[in-house]
Amino acid sequence: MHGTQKTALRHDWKLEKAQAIFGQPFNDLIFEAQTVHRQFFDANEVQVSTLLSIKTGGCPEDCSYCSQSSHFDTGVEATKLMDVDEVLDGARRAKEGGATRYCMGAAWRSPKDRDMDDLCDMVSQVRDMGLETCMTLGMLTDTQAQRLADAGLDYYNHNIDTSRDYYDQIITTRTFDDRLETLQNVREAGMKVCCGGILGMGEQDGDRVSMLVTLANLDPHPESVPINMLMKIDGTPLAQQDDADALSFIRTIALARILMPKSMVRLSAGREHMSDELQALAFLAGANSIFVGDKLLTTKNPGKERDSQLFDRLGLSPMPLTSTPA
Ligand code: SAM
Ligand code: DTB
Ligand code: SF4
Repeated sequence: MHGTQKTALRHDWKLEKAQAIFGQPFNDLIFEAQTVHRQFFDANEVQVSTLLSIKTGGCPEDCSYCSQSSHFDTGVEATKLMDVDEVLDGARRAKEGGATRYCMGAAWRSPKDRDMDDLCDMVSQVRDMGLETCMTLGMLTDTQAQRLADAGLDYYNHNIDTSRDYYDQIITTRTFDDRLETLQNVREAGMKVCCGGILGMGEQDGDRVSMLVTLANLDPHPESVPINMLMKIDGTPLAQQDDADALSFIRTIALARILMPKSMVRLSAGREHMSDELQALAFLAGANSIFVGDKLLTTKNPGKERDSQLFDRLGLSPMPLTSTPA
């Protein structure tokens, strides 16, 4: 920190101010983001997570980007909740692959109470392996959130996906406020929050800024902020959507870093279609977390080989686990 004061964490961001930061000359924006980044992180370390879909497809929600919604014919086959042992095998492989966090996702509107015992077993046993745990299971009641927290769940992922104004263009089976309510239940149960969104769904820059202002005005900030580039899925309403401008994507990452200085900003879905150069820009803009492994939930992710070359080319190293579970 060279004796200078660290940027203060704020929760009173105004849209206009955030828009001005987002819209400044690109070089100035990247410099500001990188300056903030270096106050809180080692700029050459990237946190590594791995995803597993523990219950795939057949989801009653109509999220227009999603391969797992039963409203669209995407060819994804619906499965039942995986056995605990199978999930643990996956966690072992994730650890061998260098991940420090294991994120388990289910295609549900919300978990059924009858599933809670198995989910809690998964959490406590994955945690016992020395991995951080994350789940994303849809909406949670306060009691469900508390059960998962008591089992040792470190993070809960629940994305707001886009701006409040654009939300009903993307999803009609739940509201933006439903999402915020679950986030509050997660917080009150004492878990860390992972919350972000998707770019490339036809939203404007103003929606991207507005989404980040909503996140930055949560107190505390979400500890983890995934920024996904839409993976276009045949059969969904967004299959033919035009790509988001790549530099606007980088600006969004930079703004996330500036508004939420201490949070992990995850370069999430979409890396499969990104060049090394674009990913390098994302890291320069303050992204410091990725998913590794061949697969996200149902779509492709760059494999081990490509990612280790990327890390070598950029002189990056995996971030060691700081908050060791148990
Ligand atoms: N059903 C739960 C829910 O919606 O909260 C958990 C799983 S859901 C697949 C997790 C997140 O993945 C979504 O909120 C969305 O942001 C992201 N996602 C889903 N499909 C995507 C796609 N095709 N491209 C990019 N991100 C996607
Ligand atoms: C998040 O924001 N991105 C991850 C994780 N949270 C659960 C999911 C990405 C899913 C990409 C589409 C798929 O593989 O089906
Ligand atoms: Fe269901 Fe989640 Fe996909 Fe929406 S994003 S359809 S809630 S699995």
